[in-house]
Amino acid sequence: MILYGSSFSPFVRKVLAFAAEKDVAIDLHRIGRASTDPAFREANPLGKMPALRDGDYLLADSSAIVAYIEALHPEPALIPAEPRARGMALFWDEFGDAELFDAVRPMFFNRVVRPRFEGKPGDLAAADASEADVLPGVLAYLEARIPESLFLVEDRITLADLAVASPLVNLEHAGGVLDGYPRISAYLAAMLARPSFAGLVAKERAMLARMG
Ligand SMILES: N[C@@H](CCC(=O)N[C@@H](CS)C(=O)NCC(=O)O)C(=O)O
Repeated sequence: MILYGSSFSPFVRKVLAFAAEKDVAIDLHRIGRASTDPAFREANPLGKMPALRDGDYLLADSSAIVAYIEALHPEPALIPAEPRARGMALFWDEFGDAELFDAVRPMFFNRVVRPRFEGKPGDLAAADASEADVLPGVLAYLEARIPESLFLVEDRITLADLAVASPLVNLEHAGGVLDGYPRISAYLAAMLARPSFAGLVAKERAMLARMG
């Protein structure tokens, strides 16, 4: 299975961590934003990462891709079967992709992607505004809902945790701090200790450090 993308994308990182939790081999073909690589564009003509190629099967969108991997490799189950747990896992997947990353995106894009990857100045006022005005409400919502087990659904690792932890990594890369959110801090530390995240995030941190 080939995945086109960069692990700096929370959507790509989610898929890589999901596959790693299942011990499914993924061959990451690294591409940058707005890549015109023909193989990637064939897999997703809309140009967004991640995109998957599995033989002659092409699929875009991180949530679709993890559902495909789950169907191919049902064990260990990361998308619960029990109806209410499944509903909640899909809710948290959407929360991570949308509410949480929507709040983090201006910070990550303007403080990291533009200056470091694209060599252009970011809109630091937009980053600061999202951090001050949007992020606190989203983090307060999450802080109040992380259970004692530090797993969002069924007290075990599921898609929910991979989808929520992934944009929290981008928040960290963008200089966001979790002071005042002890539950999220403990949750993120536990997630980053998992082999599915640890290696990826260590490489990302090292690359950002090299870039200065
Ligand atoms: N809903 C999509 C979102 C994918 C997405 O927005 N990817 C971003 C990277 S973080 C992208 O490729 N953006 C490029 C662009 O918008 O041109 C998913 O879950 O895969």
